[in-house]
Amino acid sequence: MKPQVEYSLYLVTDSTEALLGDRDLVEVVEQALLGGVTIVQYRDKTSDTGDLVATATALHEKCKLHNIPLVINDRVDVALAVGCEGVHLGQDDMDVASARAILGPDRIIGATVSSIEEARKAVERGADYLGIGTLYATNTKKNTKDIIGINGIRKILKYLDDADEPSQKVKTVCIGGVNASNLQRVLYQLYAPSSLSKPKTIDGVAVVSAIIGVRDPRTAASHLRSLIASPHPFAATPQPTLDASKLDDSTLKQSVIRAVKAVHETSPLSHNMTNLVVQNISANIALAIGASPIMSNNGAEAPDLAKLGGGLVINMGTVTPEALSNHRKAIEAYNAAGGPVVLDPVGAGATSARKEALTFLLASGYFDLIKGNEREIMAVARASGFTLDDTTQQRGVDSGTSLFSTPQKAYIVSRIALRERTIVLMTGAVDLISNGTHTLAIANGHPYLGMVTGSGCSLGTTISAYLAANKEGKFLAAVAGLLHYEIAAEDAAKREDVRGPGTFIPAFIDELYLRRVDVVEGRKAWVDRVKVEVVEPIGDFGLLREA
Ligand SMILES: *[C@@H]1O[C@H](CO)[C@@H](O)[C@H](O)[C@H]1NC(C)=O
Ligand SMILES: *[C@@H]1O[C@H](CO)[C@@H](O)[C@H](O)[C@H]1NC(C)=O
Ligand SMILES: *[C@@H]1O[C@H](CO)[C@@H](O)[C@H](O)[C@H]1NC(C)=O
Ligand SMILES: CC(=O)N[C@H]1CO[C@H](CO)[C@@H](O)[C@@H]1O
Repeated sequence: MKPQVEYSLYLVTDSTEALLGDRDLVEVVEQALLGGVTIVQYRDKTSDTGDLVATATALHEKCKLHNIPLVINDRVDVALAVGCEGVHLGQDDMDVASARAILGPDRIIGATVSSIEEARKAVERGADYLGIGTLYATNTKKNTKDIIGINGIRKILKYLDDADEPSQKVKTVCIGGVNASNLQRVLYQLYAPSSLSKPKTIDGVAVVSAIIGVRDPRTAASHLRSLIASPHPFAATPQPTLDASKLDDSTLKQSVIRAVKAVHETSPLSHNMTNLVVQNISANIALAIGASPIMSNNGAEAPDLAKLGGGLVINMGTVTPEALSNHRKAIEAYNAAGGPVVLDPVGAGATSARKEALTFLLASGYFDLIKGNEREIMAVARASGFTLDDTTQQRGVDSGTSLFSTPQKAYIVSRIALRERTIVLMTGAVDLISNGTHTLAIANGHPYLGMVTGSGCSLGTTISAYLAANKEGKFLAAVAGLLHYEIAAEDAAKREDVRGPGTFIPAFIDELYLRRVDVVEGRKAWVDRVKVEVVEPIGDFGLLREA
């Protein structure tokens, strides 16, 4: 009978000097077994057959003690000689069907795949599991042509989800550069992008250096195991599920009122990593809506700040290597603490440095919300792995005229949101906000907002405070923050003392404060002025192609 296999923490060995040093592989694997790896693949591309059989036999002894299956990379003969549980086959190794013919039905056969076609063939030929990758570039695998990233893996999962029953049942592990810092986000984002309620997800992660290459493999393995077993902190709070049809006026208005009050009552910390140009207005706006602003561009301080329960805004105003490294540290700290992180990719796409910075940030951690104007969001789409029909270059921070209609924008934000498993807000005369399944068009706001430096950044600050104070309903919280902001802008612009963008700013800060006080004191009339429409259903405009 075929053994039942738990794929969640899949160890691939490496006997090279660079990772193993002068340690003994069998001892290192034994430590990993004690730490809790759930399956072991012995991978050694250089040793002679005699040595392979000897090492594999010793490894098999250890694995048996822990009741953990051992598979041999490439060498069907070695697996037979040792009598272990199976083999793992790369694309250059024996094909799955031939190996199955030799090994019979009860052994485990896994296959490395990096495309839909390879996945299709491996399943058809009888593979039990697929090792899908390469996820990220690593030192252990020099061949970088197969780096397919999160999105490439998700495409394969989606194919398997949509295909026949054997494809739906085949087990999957991802491989390539997974370590303690990215593991939980990888698990969260690796699911077949579909609006189904239970899409196919990855069954496990394969690791090499994160266990073999560290001084204490046992502790490393047990840490990874506990990360797999515990809920991802950034997505730990269950979100309500709501039919798109239930997103009616009164639900919305009630949620706005609740969210404004929650910010007022909890006064969440809004930690922004932003440039000097906008600090004054940002801080004043945060105070006006009831948040506690704090500025720290020092990544080393982030872990302590993250524990205070607030939200983080990453503003891509500066993209020096130093700023980016501080950003990454802060993102990791907030992800670990479960604090919301808002990404404001200012000017993304305008220069190649900004494009690279955006790609770097998206790979650095999980964002609860990504906001930007149309061009910035199109840059996010590219960085997320979509191919765009539009090839226009972004010229600067100014958004310029729109290239897309409202339904097209709704389609764009919903696709990115589904793919990144986040909330995407595209600002403009009509704002579009989506979490992948629900998309709203919001027509509040005033043109003065677009004429004030820092107003976009302050919106990020506002939304981060709303997310921090309303963790149990992030989508509607973000909508509430946006509405509070834009209705206050409308009220400020109407005032007699406001004659242009200059006099607008202080009035805007007043009105933000006053709208909050209104709600707290029971005056809710302003909430009736929301101009929100549910966009549904969203057509496929073919503007974004899966790369
Ligand atoms: C984890 O992997 C990522 C991507 O390969 C890398 O950038 C990061 O530095 C690694 N972190 C640790 C702690 O090794
Ligand atoms: C989007 O938000 C709505 C409203 O809160 C919720 O019902 C739905 O499940 C969310 N969708 C996703 C993919 O989180
Ligand atoms: C900060 O902003 C406020 C409100 O807009 C303004 O009155 C004040 O002069 C600004 N301070 C500085 C130092 O720019
Ligand atoms: C709202 C907020 O947190 N504002 C801060 C943003 O960062 C600047 C410095 O870059 C601080 O001075 C603000 O207080």
